[in-house]
Amino acid sequence: MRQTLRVKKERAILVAAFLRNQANEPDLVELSALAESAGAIVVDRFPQKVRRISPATYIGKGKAAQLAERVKSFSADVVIFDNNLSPGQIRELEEIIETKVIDRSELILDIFATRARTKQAKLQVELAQLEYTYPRLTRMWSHLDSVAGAGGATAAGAVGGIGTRGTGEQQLEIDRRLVNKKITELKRQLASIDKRKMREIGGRKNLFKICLVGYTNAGKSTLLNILTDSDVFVEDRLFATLDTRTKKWFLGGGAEVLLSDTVGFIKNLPHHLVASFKATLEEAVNADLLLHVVDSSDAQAAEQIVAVKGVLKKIGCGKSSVLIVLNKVDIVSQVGELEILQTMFPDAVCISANTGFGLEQLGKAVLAEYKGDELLLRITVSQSDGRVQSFLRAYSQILQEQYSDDFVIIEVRLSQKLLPELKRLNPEEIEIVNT
Ligand SMILES: Nc1nc2c(ncn2[C@@H]2O[C@H](COP(=O)(O)OP(=O)(O)OP(=O)(O)O)[C@@H](O)[C@H]2O)c(=O)[nH]1
Ligand SMILES: [Mg+2]
Repeated sequence: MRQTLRVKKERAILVAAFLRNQANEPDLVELSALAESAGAIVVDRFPQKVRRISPATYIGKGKAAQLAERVKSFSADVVIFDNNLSPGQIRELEEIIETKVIDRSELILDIFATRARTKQAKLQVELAQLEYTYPRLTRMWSHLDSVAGAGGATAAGAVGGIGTRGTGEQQLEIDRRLVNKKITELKRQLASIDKRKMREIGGRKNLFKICLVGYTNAGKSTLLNILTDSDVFVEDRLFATLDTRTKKWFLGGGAEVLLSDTVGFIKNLPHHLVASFKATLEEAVNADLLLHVVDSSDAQAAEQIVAVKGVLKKIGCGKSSVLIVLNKVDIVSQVGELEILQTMFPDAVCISANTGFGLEQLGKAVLAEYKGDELLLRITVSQSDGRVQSFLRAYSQILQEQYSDDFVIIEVRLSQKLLPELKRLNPEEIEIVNT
């Protein structure tokens, strides 16, 4: 049944099981968006209140039988669970329902697989798929035979569309060995890309770095485009961006910062994905400021903020400075909702990346953060010392220059981080006017 984990153009029934005493009933809105993002056609929704989680079938045998009926009447090709299922539960359910069953994490991995463009993103997704999906797919791995031997990467998502072969224990054993070999190889390739990436990020250490983070579809890429005059891919679907990009953003007043886009977050982001996207998220870890972009028109905005904070903590950004950016204010239907968010986050800036509303204020807020990191300095340097002067022209905001005899006294605003660099160039005197 699980010959492929693709759901493209397949007729899907969505299931969300929740416990009777659970405070919030799941609404299946996000799962629908995910399924549609993956290309599936949602034909029915099946929220199920259960007394307890069945270890064998999650929803219990009786409910599974009802589900089987609905699959038949809707001619569905796939059943997608909002809950994450164990390999055993999937097997059991597929036996009863006689249709492919996939869980939320597998669905997210499927979307990631179709979106990955760069080599790094493809390898990351493939690794996550091998680690998460493998135990659930023990009959599908014979194709790795040639791949693992060659040590090359298949296109991400190649796990789909592969026919089944031998199902005996011996085949499983071979598959397991091949998969482990493949995982080791992918990790090795990723490590070398990571190293290169870290060097790249390290090389940018002089500039103030800002990273856009937030729930998927919040408008991060749209904002990056409008602020930096770029054309990063934007679309009204979940996980439009998998490959991050960094652009220069001119804040005005000579201030220039680097702005990076990141992959969107989602609640219950599969653990393996967080792990394998670590390098991409490294941009966020190394940032001087995070702009947490929120879709304030979404009824779940507050919940999404909490989910994003959770992921940030997981990747080691728990203590970073964060500015909340309430986006899409042009389409907030109920003014009250925006007010609630503003009360919860009084420092937040309201914007619309589509209409340009609030971008000036956002620039000012960011500039204030950037300046907060600056020192006011009075530097005495020999007139013939070209190196110090060109450094200051490149990296600082020059406020005043005074020439006397062989020297020039320059007053500047300089990022605190650049002070050691300036000291290394050894000017006659550096006086810190204020901190
Ligand atoms: N009305 C309105 N739509 C917006 C605004 N900003 C972004 N959008 C739309 O929201 C959708 C998602 O925008 P993206 O910029 O792709 O969102 P993202 O946060 O980069 O999403 P992922 O890459 O999936 O994480 C697109 O259809 C945008 O046109 C806004 O201020 N107002
Ligand atoms: Mg994006």
